[in-house]
Amino acid sequence: MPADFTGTWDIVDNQNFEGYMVALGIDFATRKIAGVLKPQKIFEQDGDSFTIKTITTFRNYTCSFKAGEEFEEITKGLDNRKCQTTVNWDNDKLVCVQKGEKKNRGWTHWIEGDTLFLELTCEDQTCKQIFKRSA
Ligand code: 1AG
Repeated sequence: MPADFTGTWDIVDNQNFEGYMVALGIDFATRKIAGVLKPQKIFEQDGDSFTIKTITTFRNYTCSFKAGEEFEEITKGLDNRKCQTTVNWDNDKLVCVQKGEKKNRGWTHWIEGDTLFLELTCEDQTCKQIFKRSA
């Protein structure tokens, strides 16, 4: 029985988002705007099928996938790249590999109680985000 991420999660901590955005090549002005956002994650999960919405006042990003199945991800409104993306379960963690132009790109999500963790990596930069369940 895999972990159930379903729900709404509000960010409470965001470490090295700046470094991660620099690694993705996000321009200065966009980084200044993005750096002060307080994103919310909305997870819809049906077994291995996911939709993850990242909601902010500036832009939203939606990603839908089935664990174990590679798909083409276009990071529209983020760095606007095309990746061959696969998300796999590693025990109760969701581990995403985003193959494409950027080396060592991906993310990991996991839950501990009412806390959702996200580590985003690109090249040599890792951003660590923490969310608390709000619904
Ligand atoms: C993600 O989460 C996307 C979450 O894959 C966003 C993370 C980084 C954003 C990357 C670059 C920033 C570029 C432009 C900023 C504009 C808007 C920002 C909107 C998002 C702010 C955090 C992993 C997973 C589901 O939860 O995709």
